[in-house]
Amino acid sequence: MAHGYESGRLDLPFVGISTFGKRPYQPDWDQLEADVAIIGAPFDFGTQWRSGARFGPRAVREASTLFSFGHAGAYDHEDDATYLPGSVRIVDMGDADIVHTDTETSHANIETAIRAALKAGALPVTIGGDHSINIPAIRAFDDQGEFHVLQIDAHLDFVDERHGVRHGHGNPMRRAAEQPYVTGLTQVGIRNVSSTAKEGYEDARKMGSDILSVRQARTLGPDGVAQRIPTGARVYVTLDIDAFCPSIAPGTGTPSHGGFLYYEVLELLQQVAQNHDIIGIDLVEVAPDYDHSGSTAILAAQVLLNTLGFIFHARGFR
Ligand SMILES: [Mn+2]
Repeated sequence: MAHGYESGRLDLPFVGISTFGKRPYQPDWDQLEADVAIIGAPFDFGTQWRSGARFGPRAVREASTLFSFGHAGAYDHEDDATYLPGSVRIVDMGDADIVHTDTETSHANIETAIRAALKAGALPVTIGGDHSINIPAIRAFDDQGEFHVLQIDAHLDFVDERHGVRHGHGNPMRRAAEQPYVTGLTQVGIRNVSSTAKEGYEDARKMGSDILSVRQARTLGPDGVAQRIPTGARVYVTLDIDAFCPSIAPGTGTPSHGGFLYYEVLELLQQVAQNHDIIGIDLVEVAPDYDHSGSTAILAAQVLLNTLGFIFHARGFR
């Protein structure tokens, strides 16, 4: 007779269907029972240079299977903590439906998915897609009370309007700052020649933004950056994969050299998870076809799963 822990399926990471973390798939959004709801937003019509982020959700889901080992959570010896025990219910909602050429309908479908996650009491985690998917994500929070936005990104994304375009991937932080329930933004990793002109930076500061480059963030350290977020604020995190250095994250549409390394972002997110209630996350701009090593998608999956571990560890799931 096999011992109990040797019975049933082994289900190694490369076996089976690639839901996020190999967690259950729930296509019926009225039946969600979850602490975390994973939503794919495979939309990239907002890009101004290389497209391809529409394949981000699939790539990140497949990469995430690498971290699906075990049924008893992930033990971290440095923190002496077991993250994401089985009691944290992560459910994959699948993807919002996307209608080619139709930004508004596609964004509305993304908003619907995130509203369903919130209605179920789950933490919405949206995998893009280009950064414009943050616009419907923030809209979906219009009945959730006030919160602060932490953006980790190479670009300020604060363009108001250009040739009539207000909902592209250069606009989301401007659209977020306009919402009365967004109390301010911390924009970290901003560097190099950006899509946003000088006036955009001035507007952002006037509208409540604290803007830090990679070098400024490095001088402050992760704890120093985290301390600049207002005490007691609930925080929505939007993470653009191009915040990372292209040497570790080349799979994105607009790479910008001089970006963050893994622990710089991870330690910031760990600190924010300890200090604040994180109420929603999106991770955007993974365009896997520019990185045949798959490393960018693995980085995205690793950051997401670790951040979820920190959030629920802080919430008492041990
Ligand atoms: Mn961005």
